[in-house]
Amino acid sequence: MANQRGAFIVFEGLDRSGKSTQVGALVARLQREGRKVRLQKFPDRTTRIGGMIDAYLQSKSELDDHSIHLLFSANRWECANAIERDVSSGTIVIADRYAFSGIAFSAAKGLSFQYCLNPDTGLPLPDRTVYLTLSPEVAASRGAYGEERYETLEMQKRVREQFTLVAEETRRRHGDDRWAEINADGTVEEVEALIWENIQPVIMEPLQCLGKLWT
Ligand code: NYM
Ligand code: MG
Repeated sequence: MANQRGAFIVFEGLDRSGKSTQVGALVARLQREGRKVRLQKFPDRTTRIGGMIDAYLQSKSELDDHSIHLLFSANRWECANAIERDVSSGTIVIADRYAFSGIAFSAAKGLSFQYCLNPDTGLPLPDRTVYLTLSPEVAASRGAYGEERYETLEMQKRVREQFTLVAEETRRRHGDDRWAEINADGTVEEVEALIWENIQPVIMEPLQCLGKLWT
């Protein structure tokens, strides 16, 4: 079909949920199928704002919780036009994290949920967000977390609680279809198959136009 728009699909999950592996596999598969596809990581550490975020995550700088929250959001806004442009010209944009991580991680530090949601209002609304869940047992079997800020068991538990609230809010505001939960306990290939099945309707028959987040 001529002029068919692409799609905007977001992947979310705790650190070590296998998200980046799955996103990479999906992008490769879509490319093999001949689709135009672009991977967008958030935070995008390649921009100037992304450089500030990177320094913060590596504990090379200290920032107030509100400041870093707003920088994460600003980092999405500086990519928003490119996402809209690419989707309208037929590209499938796959994001590794988005505004949902923004709320879950900042609210887990104690900022109010509503405060965390506000600065992302009006960003491109993902056609679907795939949230990869991991049982605590399997998460523990994957070994130690990395060196970055937030990568502790205690913090990840709080983030998981916040993601539950983020899922509810997304479904309430944008409908059940926008949020899918996929159990990522299986092998890479098993999880890949579940994801592929889940996103078929989104990439085969995208909706009319890209919506706006939290509006
Ligand atoms: N993170 C990510 C936030 O705290 N807020 C945000 O808005 C986003 C997009 O950054 N622990 C956190 C989640 C991760 C960390 O992400 C870096 P990654 O996917 O490990 O590069
Ligand atoms: Mg990480």
